[in-house]
Amino acid sequence: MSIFPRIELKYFDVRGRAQFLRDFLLCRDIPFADDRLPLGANFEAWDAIRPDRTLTGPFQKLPILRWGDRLVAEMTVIASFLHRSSGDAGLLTEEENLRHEMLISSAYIDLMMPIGILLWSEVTFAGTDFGTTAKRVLERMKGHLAVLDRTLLEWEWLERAASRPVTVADCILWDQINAAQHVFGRKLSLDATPTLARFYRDCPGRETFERLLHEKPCPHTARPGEEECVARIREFVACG
Ligand SMILES: N[C@@H](CCC(=O)N[C@@H](CS)C(=O)NCC(=O)O)C(=O)O
Repeated sequence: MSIFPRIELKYFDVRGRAQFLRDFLLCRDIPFADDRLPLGANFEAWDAIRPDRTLTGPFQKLPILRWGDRLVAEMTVIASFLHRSSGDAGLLTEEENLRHEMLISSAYIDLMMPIGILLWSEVTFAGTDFGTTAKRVLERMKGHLAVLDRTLLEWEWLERAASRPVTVADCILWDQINAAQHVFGRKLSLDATPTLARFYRDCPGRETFERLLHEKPCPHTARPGEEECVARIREFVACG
């Protein structure tokens, strides 16, 4: 019998704010229903359930985690809920738990958000200078990856990771490096960040993460025409 209650993760059929949560549950063998709402041309599936707060939570947005009778909203809150409920918080010192939280926050705000905003920028901010924005986001991202590289080294992240299970923080960092590489192509190399490169290559969850990407391929966001948008970002940054 499972030690876990019935678990369901509801999100759109995109990577966005939920792929690392799926990664975590999968690679930790925590059984869950991966409920993915189809995007459809006009988000009909979403419109149909959005007003039902028993499904979409207090803010009527996704992702939503159902854990037994409990409904958890907000990506970062779901992340820390999983960190605690999986028992991981209990395996780490207070200082280490703080570091895990800090890394999750930074991967979200400094990596995931800029990528999402860039992908949506032409839709959201009509008339934007997309090429300049793409180059600027890439530069900032490279700078942030250099800082993360130093921090992981100082925190002895890889050494500590060797003696604990894959955590939510590992999953979001891996997913966001993967997302950034997808969006910026070869311009986002990890050659200058050896600790991040080792983390990305040797992370014990990597096989599971890659299998999920392969078995259930989906875009990063719900932006219409994302693939073509990514191709143009790569072209812009290639000549800069
Ligand atoms: N603060 C929320 C934001 C959630 C959010 O904006 N979700 C988007 C999808 S990534 C959504 O549900 N959009 C549909 C809508 O706002 O109607 C979190 O971090 O979880």
